[in-house]
Amino acid sequence: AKPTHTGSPGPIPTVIPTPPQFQEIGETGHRTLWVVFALMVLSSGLFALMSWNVPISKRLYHVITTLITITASLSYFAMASGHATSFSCSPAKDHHKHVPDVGYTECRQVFWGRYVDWAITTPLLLLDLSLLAGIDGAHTLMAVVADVIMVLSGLFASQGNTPTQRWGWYAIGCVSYLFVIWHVALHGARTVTAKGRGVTKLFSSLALFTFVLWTAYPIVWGIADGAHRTTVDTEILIYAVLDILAKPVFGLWLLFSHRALAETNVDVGGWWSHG
Ligand code: RET
Repeated sequence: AKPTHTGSPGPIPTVIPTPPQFQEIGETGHRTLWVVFALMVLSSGLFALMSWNVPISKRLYHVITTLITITASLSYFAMASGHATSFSCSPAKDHHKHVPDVGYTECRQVFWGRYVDWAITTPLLLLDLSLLAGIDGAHTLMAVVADVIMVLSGLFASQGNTPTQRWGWYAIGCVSYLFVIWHVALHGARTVTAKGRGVTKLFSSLALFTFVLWTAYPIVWGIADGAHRTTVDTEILIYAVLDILAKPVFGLWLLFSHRALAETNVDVGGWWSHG
């Protein structure tokens, strides 16, 4: 028999695929990004002004700290104006029913500009702390490298499409973070004692403040970026508060203490300044 061609379109699909669900920035998030941009610009101006009457040889903390808030200003400008962002899509999970695959894709807005910011500013923050504690170049360099690996791991985790990619990079980032704490907080606590009681007290408080604050970042990342349990706006708000504490508040604390406590001075050598 001759095969017949009826032109039938075939069986009609019974499951209509659900379109991707988008999680993206809203009005609150947008406004928050602009407010933090303004605060970072103001802090940069203030820190630059604070170095006005300070001789160059004693300006190292001022320079580093001002660069930190300038970098944050640039990154917040990019994010607030809608740059440095992309969507990361992965199969959605239903957290209530605990079914692994609910059949649609979830696309969440990721501000990768943050990671560019952190890759520059967190090494500079560590440099501030390392100089204060009198940590040698070897340990400072190891801490900075571990820190850059931590931030890049976070960037790769945020762009991952599978749980292995996302949580694998996240775990690598957490291990790197332990190296940072080891090299700066634990090692620094030993070296700082040579600088006297005043600097030891200051370093202990600043390092504790820093590492308590820094530990909040991977926790927020896990809840917001990893598990998608908060809205994009809530994530922006939490990072905004943390960033203001970790950069302008940290900077104010360090620069005012530096002014009041001569022992915080770093022996910067002839390359930095001749006077
Ligand atoms: C990530 C995810 C991977 C694991 C870890 C992280 C830690 C991030 C930290 C960020 C600190 C940022 C600061 C910004 C300054 O304003 C990348 C979230 C451990 C510690 C201090």
